[in-house]
Amino acid sequence: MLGTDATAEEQTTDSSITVIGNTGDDITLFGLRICPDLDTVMYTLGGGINEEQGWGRTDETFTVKEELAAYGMKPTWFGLGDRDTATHIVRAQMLAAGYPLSTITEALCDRWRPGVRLLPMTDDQVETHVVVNDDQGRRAIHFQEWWIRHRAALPAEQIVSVGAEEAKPAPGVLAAIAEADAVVLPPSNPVVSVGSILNVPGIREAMSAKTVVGVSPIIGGAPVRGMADACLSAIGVETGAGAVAAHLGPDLLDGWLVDDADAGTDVEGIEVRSRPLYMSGPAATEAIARAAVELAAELAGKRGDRG
Ligand code: FO1
Repeated sequence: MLGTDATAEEQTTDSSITVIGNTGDDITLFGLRICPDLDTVMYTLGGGINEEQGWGRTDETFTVKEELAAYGMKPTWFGLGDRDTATHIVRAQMLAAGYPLSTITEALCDRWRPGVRLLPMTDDQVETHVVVNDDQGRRAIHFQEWWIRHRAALPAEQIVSVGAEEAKPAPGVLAAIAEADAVVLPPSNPVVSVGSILNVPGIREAMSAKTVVGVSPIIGGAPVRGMADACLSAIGVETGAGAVAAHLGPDLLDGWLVDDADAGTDVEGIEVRSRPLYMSGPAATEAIARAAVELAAELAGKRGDRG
């Protein structure tokens, strides 16, 4: 989620962006705390991401993973890269020393300089678990096990943000939202990424007081990337650009960008605009972000009562 504290024109010059990252995907493996979404934002904007995968590091090797497997250590389905492991070791060491995740993220970003302020949604432990029911019975498994090991193919009965109810927004999150000119919801998974952030008490309310523009992660009835459809069916929402906007709700969303393939999508109480939404490269991605900020500036101008 992006909070921008500048108008569309100012975005080209003197502006700042705060990214509030989902931590519901976080998992502890081999004594290391792994924060996939925070690391993906940090590596992507810091120039260290494996672009083909969309996660993990460039020029990655997997010696540690192979050595762990040789000891019979489980799980073996998680792609723990050697370069990436250094990040998790720094994080684990700082957590053990008592630092909160927000401080650790800031320290990691000192190296990567992503050009935005990256905040975890919360410093508290929140983990997305998925309730499945197969020949091993009904049970809750960690989101990463469902996502990576089972490729989201095990039908999900329920998706639960464990710990969300007691979680507090991380320091700076509510202030960043309150001070932002607009909030942009990226085309991330609406259930386990955007949804997890909105599940932290206080964040949805703070955003609802602002001008919020979302970018649809669904084009022509299918997710652009990932397996968001499996998450949407678990919560009974159709995989459609309009259905996702209606699920997020007009109390939260002021504007919604859909792809031209979904032109004509109508959602009550939300201003829907269509444009090309395939992120085919940095220039296309920048144009989408710019369109979202411009729509937010336009809608904020129309609604004097919202920031
Ligand atoms: N995704 C995979 O499909 N397979 C992996 O082995 C894998 C490892 C991994 C390690 C670190 C990291 O930051 C991300 C990783 N991901 C992997 C991506 C991740 O599971 C999900 O795509 C996100 O959590 C969903 O946003």
